[in-house]
Amino acid sequence: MYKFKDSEITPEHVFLNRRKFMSAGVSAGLSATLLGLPSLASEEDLIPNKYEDIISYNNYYEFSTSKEGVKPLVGDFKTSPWEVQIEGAFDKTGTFDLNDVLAGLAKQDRIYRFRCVEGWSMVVPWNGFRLADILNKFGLQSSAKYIAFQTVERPEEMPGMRYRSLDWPYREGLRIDEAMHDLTLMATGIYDKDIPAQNGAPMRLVVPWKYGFKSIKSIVKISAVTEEPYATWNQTNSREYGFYANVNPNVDHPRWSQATERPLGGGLLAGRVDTKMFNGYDEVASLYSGMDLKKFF
Ligand SMILES: Nc1nc2c(c(=O)[nH]1)N[C@H]1C(S)=C(S)[C@@H](COP(=O)(O)O)O[C@H]1N2
Ligand SMILES: [Mo]
Repeated sequence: MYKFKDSEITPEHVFLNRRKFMSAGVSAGLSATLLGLPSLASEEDLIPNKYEDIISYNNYYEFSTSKEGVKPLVGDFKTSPWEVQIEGAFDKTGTFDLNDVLAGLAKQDRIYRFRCVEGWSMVVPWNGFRLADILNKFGLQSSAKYIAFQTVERPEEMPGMRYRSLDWPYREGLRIDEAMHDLTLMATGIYDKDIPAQNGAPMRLVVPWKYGFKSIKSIVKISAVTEEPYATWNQTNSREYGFYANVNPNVDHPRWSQATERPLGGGLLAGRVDTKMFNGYDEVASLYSGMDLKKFF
């Protein structure tokens, strides 16, 4: 799988000092001051969660439905070599080694808030590639209206798959403008280390303005299609989980409020904080102008 060069590796303490402006797409491990940028006084600092916390509290039902139960079960999961199928409305389709899929694309470092529909959140320093760069590399055609994604199915390596907790394989989808948005990332690393199996190795989607279940892990198939694709949680229970699934504090889950969230690692006394519309990524609001976000949730 993709390996970062030594020169690209940033020590953890540098990440801890990076600020929100990184998520606006400014890469490189320099502070806003060093880059001569105005400090974004209205934006709070984004302090990433500890690496150990990010890799120990996971949703990955192919292994376990327990968040602490995923990491102990990933030992047999082989993530290298890895092939990805590119299908549908692309000039170039077929099955490709992941290294060839990513070769030549610009590496991205993005510190993103991540909000699960269950009401917990964390801040993750991801490394990866723009999904748009991957789609363009294979010659995305203008007939494509949605991108569909699929997770690998290896029951012999993924012990949770023996239970019918979901209709395997895990599948997700994005509308084409969402897929092409600069914020939409294919993550291959966390804290400049290869992304661990429990977080979706070797490559998983990250869509920071949507609930976490849209961010599908361990992707083996990317299809450009014309109809809204199957999306696992939406199809499992469409009353509780929408296809769009934009983070929205004003639309409650039928069984709990979405107005607040519990930041991971906050400790027993830290309590809850307000959830922001689009998880704080207001720049995506224009994608949904004219849509009733209470209806298309
Ligand atoms: N294939 C697959 N992808 C998945 C899931 C899953 O169970 N299987 N869980 C989703 C949910 S609900 C969340 S919140 C995030 C969790 O990502 P993390 O474990 O890296 O925090 O992964 C998403 N992607
Ligand atoms: Mo989630």
